Amino acid sequence: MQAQATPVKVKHGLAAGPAAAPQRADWTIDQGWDNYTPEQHAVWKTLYERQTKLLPGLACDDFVEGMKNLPMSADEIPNFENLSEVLMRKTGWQVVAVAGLVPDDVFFEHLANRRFPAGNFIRGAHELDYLEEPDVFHDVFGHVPMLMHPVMADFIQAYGKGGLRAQSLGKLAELARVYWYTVEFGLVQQSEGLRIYGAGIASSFSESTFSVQSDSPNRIGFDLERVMRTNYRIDDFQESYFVLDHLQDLLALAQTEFAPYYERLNSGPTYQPGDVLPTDRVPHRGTGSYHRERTAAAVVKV
Ligand code: HBI
Ligand code: FE
Repeated sequence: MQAQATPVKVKHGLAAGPAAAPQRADWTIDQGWDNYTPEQHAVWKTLYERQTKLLPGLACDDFVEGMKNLPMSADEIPNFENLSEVLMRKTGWQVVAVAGLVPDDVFFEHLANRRFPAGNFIRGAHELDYLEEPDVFHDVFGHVPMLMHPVMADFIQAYGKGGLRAQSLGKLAELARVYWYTVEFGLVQQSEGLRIYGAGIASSFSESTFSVQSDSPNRIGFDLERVMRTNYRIDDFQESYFVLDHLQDLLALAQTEFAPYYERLNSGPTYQPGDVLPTDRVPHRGTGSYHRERTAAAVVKV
């Protein structure tokens, strides 16, 4: 099946830089929950209802379970303090408000201390599928349910600690690919079939079906070094998704010593998003039709 084209320009906004000068050194702000307008709550409701209707059978059990136990509903944009109270009891995490992207080192420092920085703003009603920076729907609906899972909770903290180290070694790009292909765009093999656990997918209406059901993308068994050598797309659906056998595999990943990997990555190839290697385990070899059509359209326009 073919996903419809979406107007997503820069997914998750990682091409954009952090905003200007923060008030606090850690870049957090008050969520300002009382300042949300009825229109903003209504955008949340539209997105929430659309996505909760779609996700059964697509999102993994742990995502659905996490969601069920959080103070989150269609009615209003969640209050970060209420979320944090429940999260703290379950996995020791908190949700803190930020105005948009924050610098890498600030982001990592929060994660390393089990604080998840979430954008406090929400996209406009006229741009439901367009995201320049991670907003409250992506950050809260997409990420927070999995932070209820002890393994994901430990993994994201480890990523924060590893990020600070990777930065000092000049290996951030390689480490960021791990986050991208797991926390953001990860799929997991469940006994009933392939399921979503990545927040970038779970918060996207069109990519939820594309990632799991379309013939177009490759679905490749997760391999750490392979992933660390693979570029990703920030402007469109992924050409390849990497699939974990079990969510528990993230536990080993969180405990992995990255130094030998960084050493090996000093030589050898870098792969492009759509590459499939002879050494890959390939549960599904994609037709590539979606991105081929997009490229053809772009060429015609020029
Ligand atoms: N800031 N608010 C926010 N959210 C992110 O996901 C984020 C960020 N700053 C940097 C960043 N992500 C990534 O560039 C790192 O994971 C590498
Ligand atoms: Fe994200």
